[in-house]
Amino acid sequence: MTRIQHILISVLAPVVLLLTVTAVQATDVSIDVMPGDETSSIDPLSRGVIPVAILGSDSFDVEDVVVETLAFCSPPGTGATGCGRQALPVHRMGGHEADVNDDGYMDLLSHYRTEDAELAFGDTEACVSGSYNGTTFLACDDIKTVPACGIGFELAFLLPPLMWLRQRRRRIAFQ
Ligand SMILES: [Ca+2]
Ligand SMILES: [Ca+2]
Repeated sequence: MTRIQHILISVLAPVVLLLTVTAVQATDVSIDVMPGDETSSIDPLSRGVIPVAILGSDSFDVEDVVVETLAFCSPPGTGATGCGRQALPVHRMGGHEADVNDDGYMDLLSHYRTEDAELAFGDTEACVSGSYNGTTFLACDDIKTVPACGIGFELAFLLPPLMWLRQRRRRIAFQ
């Protein structure tokens, strides 16, 4: 090997390595929070579970995802690369494969407890973090937070007129 070849290899090897690593990390993982629900409306105080699909593609096989590493959260702060370990998949298996968007590629569907995710009112995104093939990923999708549509919310509006009517009836009865 000539000296020039030697220099070329020592210069190019790190570049090739860097490009390879970048290429691996560049695989964007896409998720769909509440697949099939256009608005993805979530009540952060709900006691329910939120379905999240990690979408497979021709360059991303969801079988490579290590389900034990999955977690769901509101977008982590700057510098954070993952969700922490608060909201883990509800099911012991971590999730199951299904083609939720009918594109011919298997997706990984998992469910997370809403209360564990610590979403806040006003959040516009929710994220999933995990790893596949030794690469960590953090992927987010648009959501909309909505107040509880239970009875508590409507009572705040209904109670004053109801009280007024009751007092009025009593007054009439006393006359
Ligand atoms: Ca969605
Ligand atoms: Ca799919």
